Amino acid sequence: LSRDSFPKDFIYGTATSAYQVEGAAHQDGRGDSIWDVFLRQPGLEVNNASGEVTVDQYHRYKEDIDLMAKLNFDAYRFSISWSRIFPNGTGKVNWKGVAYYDRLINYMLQKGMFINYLTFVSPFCITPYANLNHYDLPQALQERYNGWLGRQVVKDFADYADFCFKMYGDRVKNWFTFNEPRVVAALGYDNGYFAPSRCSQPYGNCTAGDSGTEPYVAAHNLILCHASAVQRYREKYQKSQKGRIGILLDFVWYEPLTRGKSDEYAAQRARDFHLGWFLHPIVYGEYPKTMQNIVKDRLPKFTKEEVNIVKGSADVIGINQYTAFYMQHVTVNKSMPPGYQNDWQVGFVYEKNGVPIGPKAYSYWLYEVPWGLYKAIMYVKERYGNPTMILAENGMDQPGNVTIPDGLKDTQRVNYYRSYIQQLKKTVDEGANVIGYFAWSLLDNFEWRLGYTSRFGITFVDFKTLKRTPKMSAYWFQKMLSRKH
Ligand code: GCO
Repeated sequence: LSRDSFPKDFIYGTATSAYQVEGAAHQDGRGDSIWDVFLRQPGLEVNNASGEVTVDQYHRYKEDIDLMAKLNFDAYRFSISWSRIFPNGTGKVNWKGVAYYDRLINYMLQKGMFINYLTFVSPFCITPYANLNHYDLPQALQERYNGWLGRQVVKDFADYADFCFKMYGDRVKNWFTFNEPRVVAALGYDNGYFAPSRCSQPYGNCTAGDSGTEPYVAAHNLILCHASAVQRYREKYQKSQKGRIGILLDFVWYEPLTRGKSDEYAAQRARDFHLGWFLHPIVYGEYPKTMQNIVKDRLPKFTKEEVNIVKGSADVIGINQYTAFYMQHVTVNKSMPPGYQNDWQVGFVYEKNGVPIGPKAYSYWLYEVPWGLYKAIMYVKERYGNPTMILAENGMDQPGNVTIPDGLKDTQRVNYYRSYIQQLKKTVDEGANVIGYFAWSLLDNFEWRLGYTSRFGITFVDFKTLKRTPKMSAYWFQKMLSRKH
């Protein structure tokens, strides 16, 4: 593998998100997000892990961007913290927060010139890929109208997006509205594993909600938020700024456990509920038929006006792809815990005849299945008309308690990246319209409910001193991405 394995303008980058790397959660006027509040509850199993400091990119962004350039990456996918810009979700702007992203973006863009002038290492800058929301809804909006459940969020999100386009769009040409809205809807409102943690039955730290309806309402509003932001961009900015806008969707590949008809159906149903929930409306203007048939009246409907703004609302589709599960037909059973009684994932398993689907990473859900990436991309190509795609997240984790030097010898990660990128190349060779690849993640960071017990970085971070040390996988990328002059 080398740069030449892909078309000439193929983009390589790394991805992070604001809450996972910035820290400075209460500096320079940032307001709480729902994750700050969620993590303050006593008794969460993240053991007092918080986003207060994480890996402090807020203060160390220059060092991190220097590192990206040194490793020969072309681009950086980061997210903007809504409550850093609007601490109350709407209204008064926090200019110190606005200035942070100016510094970050400007340093990425200056980077190339600077290095080139002084050391003649690289004439390239780091291209910013900005994502407007990665789970961290302003807490103020949660309190004002129940966050994603309140229809007012559609206008408020579009206003926030509009402000970001206006402030940064002269330099940012690649926008995403959301990262993994499915995760927000399903984990936030079905099993309550993620903020704002609502579900039907008392379970873990969940507060009372309705797992049968709320995920669908939240998802519907998320789709409308996305579409309204895209509408603003297209009407007011796209022509002059000449950028591109899309959305980031997570997609586990679901492989039928057996060739039987019912397992095939279960796998297709899972794909529809996982990817189709969001991609189907964006491409075709309606929810997948399987969802309509199963969820029936609990599934909101798009009005004519909504279809007009939702259908076709992405110039690019980001796919976050890590793993694959087997899917088998199972009938929902009321004794299953919440989150397993839902309409979608019921019946997924990690093994077939006692054999795991692939080598396991540290996270319980993550198995190394490179052919799953191939199938996932080819599926999007076939079912959704081969849209412009970016493989926007891909990677694996090690346990958090490893130390240097062992933590630097991440041979399993090197193998993971090599085999996945080879499969990605195969999809491109077979006509898939994939234009870029982003590794998750540049740095070890705050891994949501796993706190700091999981390391996804190609760079080791000592969580006490915050010192960064590239792992073997970082050097693997550096070599693969080197530009022969
Ligand atoms: C996402 C992911 C990331 C995770 C990564 C590893 O939504 O983009 O949840 O934030 O850190 O997927 O689990």
